Amino acid sequence: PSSCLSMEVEEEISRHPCYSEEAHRFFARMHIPVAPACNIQCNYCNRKFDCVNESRPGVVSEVLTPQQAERKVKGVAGQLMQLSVVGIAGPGDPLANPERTFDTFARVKEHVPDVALCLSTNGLTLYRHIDQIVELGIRHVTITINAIDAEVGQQIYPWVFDEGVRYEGTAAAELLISRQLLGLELLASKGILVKVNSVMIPGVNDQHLPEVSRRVKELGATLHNVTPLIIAPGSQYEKDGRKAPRPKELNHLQEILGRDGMKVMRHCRQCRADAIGLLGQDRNQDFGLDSMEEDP
Ligand code: CLF
Ligand code: SF4
Repeated sequence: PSSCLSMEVEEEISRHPCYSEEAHRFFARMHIPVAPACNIQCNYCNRKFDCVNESRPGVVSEVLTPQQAERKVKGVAGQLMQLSVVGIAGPGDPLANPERTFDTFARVKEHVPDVALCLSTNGLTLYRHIDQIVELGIRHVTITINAIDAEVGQQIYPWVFDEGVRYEGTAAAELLISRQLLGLELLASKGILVKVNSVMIPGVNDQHLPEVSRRVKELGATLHNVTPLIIAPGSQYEKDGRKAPRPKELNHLQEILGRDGMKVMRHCRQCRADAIGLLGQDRNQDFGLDSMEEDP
């Protein structure tokens, strides 16, 4: 419950448009698409498009270099007074591109120090980056956890690639799940605010998500965001004929999770990896790189 949080944490949450429903009316976020690669495969994803874990399928964000990202953040921060958060959420997995991601965060921290930094990941390699996350002052991390049971997980992840080894079947799901839960625990122990995203996949994990929610709460997650499956064109789930949940089914699940005492996010807009503005706004077109000042 929020009454247990320190004032400092309350303050941080109150300025983050995703962590606070109230904040999303006043504060804007900016995503910088610097991370093209991914180290796992999700059955709802088609790699030609943005990572579906925190975005809509079927949209393509143009990848920026860390240098371009720095220029763009400086320009946007100067024009968009509501900007409170700069996040990296794709278009692949930010931690499958650790040099680009952390180089970009370091540049933002140096040049635009008054915004909060936010990272979204599938969590596979998270445990290797805890110190760097703490050092850079990244206070918000989202991990997409769709299952904590490998039998369920194997219906979502056909493979996982780590340190030169490709895992398949339950071994892939087991590895991913154990890394996600480890990463969550480590971050929470450092006082970092961890949000868990789960994609609700009818017939696969819809019955299982209450168990996921209870477990991630135990491990220290601050907030749970369940988003409806939106199937990327050309993805495995499209071929399988899977369907998105009805809004009623999603609402019902969110109610169940809330009853278990978890704080549930209900205002997610499934942003693009290059979204800029208040949630639900995509003002990227208003902030073209060409209009940003060149470095002197
Ligand atoms: Fe971006 Fe995600 Fe940070 Fe928010 S989005 S990296 S936590 S700053 Fe927010 Fe967008 Fe939903 Fe994500 S509405 S898709 S939950
Ligand atoms: Fe696609 Fe994101 Fe899953 Fe990677 S983590 S396969 S980019 S949805």
